[in-house]
Amino acid sequence: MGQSLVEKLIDAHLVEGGAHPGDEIALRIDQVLLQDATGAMAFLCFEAMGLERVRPRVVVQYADHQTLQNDGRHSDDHRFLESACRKFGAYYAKPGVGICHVVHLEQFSIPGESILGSDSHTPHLGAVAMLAIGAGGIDVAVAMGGGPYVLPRPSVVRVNLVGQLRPWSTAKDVILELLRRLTVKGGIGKAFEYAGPGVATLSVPERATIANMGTELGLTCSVFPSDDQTRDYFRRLGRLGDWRPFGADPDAHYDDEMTLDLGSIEPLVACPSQPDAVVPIAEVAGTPIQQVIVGSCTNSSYHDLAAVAKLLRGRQVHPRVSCVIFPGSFESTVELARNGYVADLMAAGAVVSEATCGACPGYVHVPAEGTRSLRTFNRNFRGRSGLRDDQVYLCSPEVAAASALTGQITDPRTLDLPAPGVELPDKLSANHLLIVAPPADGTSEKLTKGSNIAAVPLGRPFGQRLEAEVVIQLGDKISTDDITPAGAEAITFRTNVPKLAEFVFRRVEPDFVRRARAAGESIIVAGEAYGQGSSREHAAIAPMYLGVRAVIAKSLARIHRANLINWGILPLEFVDPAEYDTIRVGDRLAIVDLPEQLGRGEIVEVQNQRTGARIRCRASLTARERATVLAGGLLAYTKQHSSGPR
Ligand code: MIC
Ligand code: SF4
Repeated sequence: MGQSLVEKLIDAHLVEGGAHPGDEIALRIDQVLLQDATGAMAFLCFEAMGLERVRPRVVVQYADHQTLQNDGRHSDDHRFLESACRKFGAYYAKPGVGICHVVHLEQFSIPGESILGSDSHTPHLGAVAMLAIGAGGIDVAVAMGGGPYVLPRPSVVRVNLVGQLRPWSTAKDVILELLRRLTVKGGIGKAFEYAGPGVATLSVPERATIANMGTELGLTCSVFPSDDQTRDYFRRLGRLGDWRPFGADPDAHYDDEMTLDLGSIEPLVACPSQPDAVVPIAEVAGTPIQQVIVGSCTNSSYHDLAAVAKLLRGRQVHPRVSCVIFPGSFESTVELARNGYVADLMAAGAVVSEATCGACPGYVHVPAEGTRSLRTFNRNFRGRSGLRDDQVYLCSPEVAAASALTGQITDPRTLDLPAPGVELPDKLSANHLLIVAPPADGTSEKLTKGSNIAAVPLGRPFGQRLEAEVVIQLGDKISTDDITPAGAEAITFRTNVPKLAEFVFRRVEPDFVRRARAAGESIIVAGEAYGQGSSREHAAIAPMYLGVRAVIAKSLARIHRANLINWGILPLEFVDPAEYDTIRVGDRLAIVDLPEQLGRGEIVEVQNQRTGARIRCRASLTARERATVLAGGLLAYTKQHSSGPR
C-alpha cells in the first residue's frame, strides 16, 4: 500500500519510534525558527544545557513580536538574541523583517524538509510540503543542539478538496468552516493532509492561511503537496532551485478522510471569543465596529494585502473606523509599494504599520472599552487584544476591507464591488533584507544580557508522595493567554520568570498568585482543551515557579502537555470527566507511590482527602516523559545526568 505525504515526511526524518498513531516518535530536524518572545528562553536553555553551536543547517531567530521596542527591556532582549545568534551560529532577522512564519516561507522554506519552531503557528510552512511543527522553547533548544524532536505520531486525515472557491469566498473561510465543523479540539493528535482536485486551485499564500490556522483546530501539523502551484511560487521568489515535487502515493492509506466542497464555502466570521465560534456572515452583518485590522501570520501575505488595497482603492475608510494594516514581511511590503498598493491603502485612510505581529498578541492598537474589533487574525481569546472584556471578530481580508468602508460587519457580496481577484506579481523578492548571517566561528563572541534577563528556574524532583491543594478550578478551553497573558505588559518579562509569575491567571482569577504562594505546593484542575493556543512554555514555567505540581484536566492541548512535562509539572487527564465535579477549590489531593504508579501504566489514582474519593486519572507518559517529569523537568534532568532522557 502507498504512503501519504505526511507518512513520507515522517519516515524521511524518523530517528526512532512506532508506526501507529499515538506511538512516540523522534524526528530529525532540518530547520529551526524562533521568535523573540520565546527565542530568548530557548537560547537561555541552550546555554544552560552546555550546548555550543547550532547543528541544523538553517536556524533563524526572528525579532517579530516585540519590534516596536516600546520598553528598553525589549531592546535588551533583541541585543541578547543578536549576540546569541552570533555566538551559537543562527541567522538573526532584525526587528521590522516581518512575522517569522511569513518571512520563513518566503526566504528559507524547502519542500520535503522538517522544521521545528518555537511558535504554535509553525505549521504555516506545511503550505509547501514541509513537516512543520510548533513546540516549546526547550524542545527547540534540544533540536538546535542536534537532538531529535519527540512527539506522539499523529493520525493522518485526508482532507479531500473538491470544486473551487467562488468570488468573495477565501482560504480564511475554508479554515473557519473547518473550525465551525470540528471545533478547537477537533484536530488534537492529528495531521491534516490536503488532497484532491481542489488543491490545485489554491495558491501557496492561500494554502499558508489554511495550514497556519490548523493550529486553532489543535492539529499537530497541516500539509499540502508540492506541485505546480508550489513551483510557480518558488519561481516568482527567484528560488526555483529550492523547489522539488512532493506528494502522496496514489494508493496512499489514511487513518480518516473528509471531503470539503470549496464551491460551497461562504464568507464566515468567528465571533467573540473563540476561533471556533464561527457563523455565516449574514448572522452578524450590520454589527457596528470601531476597528478593523488586517494582518497576523494568517492573513498578511502580498496576496491578502493586495486584495484589501484593490477594494479600498479610490474609496475611504468609514470616519468612525480605525483601520490598520500589518504586513507580514518587509520584502513583500517593498513589492506592494512598488506596485502602488501601499499608496492605495494609505490614500483610503488605512494606516500601514511596520511588518510585525503588532496587535495580534495585544501589544498595540488595544481596543477601547465597549468597542468591537474586526480582525483577520487567527485568535480572539478573551483579553488577547489587551482589553480584558474585548469583543474581537475574525474574518477574511475581503470581509475586513468591505467592513472598513461601511463601519459595520459587511458581506462584501452585498456591496457593488468587483471581487479583487489578485494575481501574484511575476517577481516577489527573497533577498534576505534585514537578515544577518552568523560568523563562521562564534567562540569569541560574548552573550549580551540586560539586567532584565534572569536565570532560568529549575523544577523540583518528585518524591514518593505528592499531596497538594487545588488552588484553581477552571472551565473548558483555557488558553495559554489565560495562563500567562499576551499583551504589552507581560511580554516584557519573558526572560524574567520571577516577575512574569506575578501575571499568572491575572485575568481569570486575580487572587491566584497569592493563593498559590500560600499553598506552597498546588494543583490546577481544568476542563477540556486546557493550554490551547500559544506554544509559550512560560505558561508552564511560571506556574511551576509558583509551586504548581500537577494539572488535572478533562483534556490537554499537545504543546502545552509537552511543556508541562518539560518543566516538571505532572499532566493528568480524568478517565471519567464527570469526576471533575467532585472536586472543589481548597481540596487536598494526594497521589501515593507516584513513581511506581507512573511506572505501572497509564492510570494514576488521585485521592481526594475531603471526600475520600479515589479519582482515576490518565497519565499516559512514555518512559522518557516519566523520567523527565519525575526529575523536575528537562533542564533539571539534564543537570542531573549529562544528557537528556532516552
Ligand atoms: C501567539 O500567537 O500567541 C504567539 C505570541 O505567537 C505565541 C508564542 C508566544 O507566546 O510567544 C504562539 O502562537 O506560540
Ligand atoms: Fe505573531 Fe499573531 Fe502569528 Fe502569533 S499568531 S506569530 S502573535 S502574528
